[in-house]
Amino acid sequence: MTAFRRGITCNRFIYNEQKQFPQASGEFSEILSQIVLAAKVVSREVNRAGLADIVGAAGATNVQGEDVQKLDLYANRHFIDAMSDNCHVSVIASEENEDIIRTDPERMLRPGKYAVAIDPLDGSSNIDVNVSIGTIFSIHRRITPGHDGGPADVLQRGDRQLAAGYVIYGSSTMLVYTVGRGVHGFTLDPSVGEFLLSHPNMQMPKQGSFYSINEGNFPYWAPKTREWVVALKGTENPAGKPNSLRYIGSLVADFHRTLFKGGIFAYPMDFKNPDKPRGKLRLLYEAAPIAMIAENAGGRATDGQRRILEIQPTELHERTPLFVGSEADVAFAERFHRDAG
Ligand code: AFP
Repeated sequence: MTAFRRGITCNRFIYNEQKQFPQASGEFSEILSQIVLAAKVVSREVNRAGLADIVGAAGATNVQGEDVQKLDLYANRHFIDAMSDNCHVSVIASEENEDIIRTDPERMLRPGKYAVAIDPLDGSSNIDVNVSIGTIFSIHRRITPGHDGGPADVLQRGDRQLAAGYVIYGSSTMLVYTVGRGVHGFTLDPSVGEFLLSHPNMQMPKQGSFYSINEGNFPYWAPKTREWVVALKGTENPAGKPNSLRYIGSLVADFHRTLFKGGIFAYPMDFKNPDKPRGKLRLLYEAAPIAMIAENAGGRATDGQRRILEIQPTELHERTPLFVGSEADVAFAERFHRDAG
């Protein structure tokens, strides 16, 4: 594995990685660099949110029927613009938009080779209370022929993602991403306006003693899920002791902690609507990118029965149950859910 010099900028890092592939055109690196730039701008706005009058519901609802807040709109517009300005992206799917966005093909000399899925501001219900929120992204190679792209370009299995990453707007802003060659973390130094390599080759502990779940949903879970959570609070579990509960309600923040400290984050299927049991998290914008990062850091991600990265999406806003984290803790969750149907 390459030795990485801490403190180099993210853009330099991306360029160095590109040089490992002499045939690379640099187009893919340009997309990553555009994401880095957009993340800096959104980070600035998140930090100013308490000052500027841009916090609060914008009055609209997104395609999931949730309140859209102003900062969501800002982040969505910014990431979409950043991707559209890049002539290598043909198709963008955003959690905030019902349909795919085709970047303007007229401006392109030739069809863009890539498709991007993005959750521009995840955990947005936490904005008002100054709790960490994040951006999640993934990049696919385009598979449709012709000049324009189509939904099929983003409706690809997670194991076909070329890159996945997130930005956490927390006590500091960090960008964590993988192109399948290790997971690397960069911390934004606001004084120079650059993401600097702070956490090369991140590895998730093989086993932890934290579980992260919205336990208020207990009455709506399947019996096997309840049994599993009860077991986590006992001694018959991988930690051999009651696990500690940590839950922020912002996937990026909950996953980020799990990546560092180990354990499991889960959003299982629930029966709030008994006729239509479902997971809450979105496969394309949340589960698949987070799963790619987890696996590349030595962790695992499953819907209880299937590896998240092997699920073929059929809809842009498809939801899935998600169990992600340390290998031993995800395997333990799977033991309860595998045969539950
Ligand atoms: P919001 O963006 O509406 O805050 O949803 C965040 C999220 O999609 C994900 O980031 C959290 O893990 C999960 O929902 C929290 O859901 P609950 O509020 O139901 O626990």
